[in-house]
Amino acid sequence: MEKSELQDPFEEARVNRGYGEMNDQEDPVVMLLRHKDVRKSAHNYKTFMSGATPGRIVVPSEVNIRDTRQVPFEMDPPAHGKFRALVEPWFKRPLQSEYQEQLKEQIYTAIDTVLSKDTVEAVNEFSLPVQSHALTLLLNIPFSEAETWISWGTHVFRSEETALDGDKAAILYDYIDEQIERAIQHPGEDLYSVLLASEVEGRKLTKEEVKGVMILTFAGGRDTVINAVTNSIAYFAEHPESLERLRNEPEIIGNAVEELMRYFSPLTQMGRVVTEDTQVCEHAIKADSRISLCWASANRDASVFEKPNEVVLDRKINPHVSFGFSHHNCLGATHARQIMKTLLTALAEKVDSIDILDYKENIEDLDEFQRKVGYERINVKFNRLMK
Ligand code: EMZ
Repeated sequence: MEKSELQDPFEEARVNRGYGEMNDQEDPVVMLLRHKDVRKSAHNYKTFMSGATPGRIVVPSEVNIRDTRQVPFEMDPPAHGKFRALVEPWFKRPLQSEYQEQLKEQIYTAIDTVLSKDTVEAVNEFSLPVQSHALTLLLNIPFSEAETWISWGTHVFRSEETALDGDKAAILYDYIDEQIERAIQHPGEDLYSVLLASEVEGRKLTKEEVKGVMILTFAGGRDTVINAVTNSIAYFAEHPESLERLRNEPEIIGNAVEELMRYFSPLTQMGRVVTEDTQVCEHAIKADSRISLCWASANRDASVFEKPNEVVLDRKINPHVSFGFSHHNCLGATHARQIMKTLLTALAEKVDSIDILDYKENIEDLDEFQRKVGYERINVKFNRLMK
C-alpha cells in the first residue's frame, strides 16, 4: 500500500446498511454514510439540529471540556443566518489580492526554508507554522502572534495523553478572554475588535458570543488545515508525476485542490442532535440522540464519484462535502482553499521531489471503523527543482 494512501473504511457499511454506529463517551452516534443521506440531513435542521448543548454535535463530544457555544456553528436558523451574515464578509477577505499576496509570501518563505534543510518533520515544522502564520491574516493581527499558537501544538483540545484535554482547552479559552479584554481596551482592526463593534438584531454582540466565534476560528481550522497540508506533502512525495502535471497545467490547480480535499476529507464527520423520533436507512432514531454526517464516507460514495478511491487531479464534477453542506458549510473554506491553492502552486514551482523517510499515521478510532486522517509525524526531505 502507498504510504500516502487514505483508505475508505466505510465502504461495506455504506453499501450494505447506509449507517454505522459508534459509542462516543456513552452518548452513542449513528453515523450516516451515504452522500444523499448526508446532504439531505445537513439541510434538515428541524429534525437534526446544531443548536444543542455546546460541544454535543462534535464527535468526539466536547461537552465535558467546553461551555461556550461556538458561533454560528452551534446554532440553527433563523438565528444562525443573522450571525452567519455578520461574519461572512470578514471570512471572504481571502479573495482580496492583498491578502493573497501576503499568504503567498508566507508560503513561499516556508517552502524555501524546508528546501534548505536536510530533513523536516512536516507536521510540526511545516504544516503547523503554515497554518498558524496564515491565521494571522484571517484574524488581521501581527505575524509574531503565531509563535504563541505554534507553541500549543497541532490540536487545541487534544494532547499526547488524551483526546479531550480540559487543561489544554483552558489555555485557549483564557487566551481568547485576554484578547477580548485587550480589544475592548485598545480596539484595532483585528477580528476581535470588529466582532465587539458589530451588532445583531440591533444590539452589540456579547463577550460570550465573540468568544464563541473565536473558539470556532481557532479550533475548527487547526487540525483540519494541518491534515490537508501534511497529506498534500505525503501525496506529492509519492506522486511526483502529479507535481509535474501541475507544473505543466497550472490551470487545473483549482480542480486539484477540490479533489485533494475530497480525497483527504480532513474532517471525518460532524454531528447533529435529533429533535424528534425519526428514521434513517430504515433505522429508528430516538429524539435527543445523536447522528453524524460522515463527510469522509459520503466523499467516497461510488454512486456519486467515479473511481472514488483514486485522486483524479482534474476531476470536473466534484460535489464533495469536505467543507460540509447547506447553511453550515465551512466558514473558513475560502481561507483554506486559498492556502491549498498557494501551497500547490509553490510546490509545483519550487519542488522537484519529496522523499518520505519515516512517519507515524494519525488513526481515528471510530469503534466500528478505523480511519487514517493524516500523520502524527512524517519526516521528509524536500528536493529543489533546478531550472
Ligand atoms: C469545532 C469543529 C468545527 C470543534 C468545523 O469543525 O472543529 C473541531 O476541530 C473542534 O474541536 O470544537 O470547532
